[in-house]
Amino acid sequence: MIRAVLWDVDGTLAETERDGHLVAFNQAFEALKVPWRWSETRYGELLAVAGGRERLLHDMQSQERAPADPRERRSLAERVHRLKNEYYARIVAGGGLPLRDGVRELMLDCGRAGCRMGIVTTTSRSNVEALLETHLGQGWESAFAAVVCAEGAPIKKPDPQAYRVALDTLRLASQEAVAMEDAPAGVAAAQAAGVPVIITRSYYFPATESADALAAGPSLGRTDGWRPTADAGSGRIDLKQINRWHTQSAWTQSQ
Ligand code: XBP
Repeated sequence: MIRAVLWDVDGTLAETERDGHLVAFNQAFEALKVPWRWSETRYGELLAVAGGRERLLHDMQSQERAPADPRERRSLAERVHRLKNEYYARIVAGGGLPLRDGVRELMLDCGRAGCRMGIVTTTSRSNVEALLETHLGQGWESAFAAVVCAEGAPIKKPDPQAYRVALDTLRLASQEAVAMEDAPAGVAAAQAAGVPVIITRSYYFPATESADALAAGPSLGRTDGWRPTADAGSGRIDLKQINRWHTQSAWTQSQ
């Protein structure tokens, strides 16, 4: 039996990138009179860079109208990022970012089975708070035995730092936990820390694959389209299914 489920946030718990961060970045650009906007496609390309501020600084390298002075760039990136996070919180509070199908149900499974949960993200803590307080209520943090955000693990995914901090906090060996991830960088981070991964593909990462993943599929809310196949019984990916995949893979590895 696995002893903890470690949740990535952006793209895994909710489609926060397309419907949250991107929209909020463009609102911040407008409010601060930054003379460019990001399209959905451009933002998809920029997601190769983890971290909102880092993403913005990366984009400025090819923006003709970005400030030439590196200090001015950093200061502009700080201001945009801060305001972006405020707009993001408003979008979340306004109901614009529902949890993805099957997420709440799997969290409830964990609660019932006494399987601990952790948040493992390199997004800012304020964004995690906004999202989880909206969906799980003010006491959301009591549902998680570890909450690791950018502030506690500043080296962004694909670096394994965030997963290592979570395992230390939970005092677990890596194989006792399972990571839920959508993007290649997150999958790489978990695997580099030795944590088995379940891939739930998302809007921006519809084709994430890994030969070493426990399983990969389109959504926790459905049982079709998964590899290895999932039991169709409950109509969703439940904790029993995750334990089955985990046991199968442990058995496979020992052969
Ligand atoms: C999340 C990110 C973040 C978000 C924006 O990665 O890459 O940069 O896009 O958040 P993950 P911030 O959840 O996979 O760790 O603006 O707070 O950085």
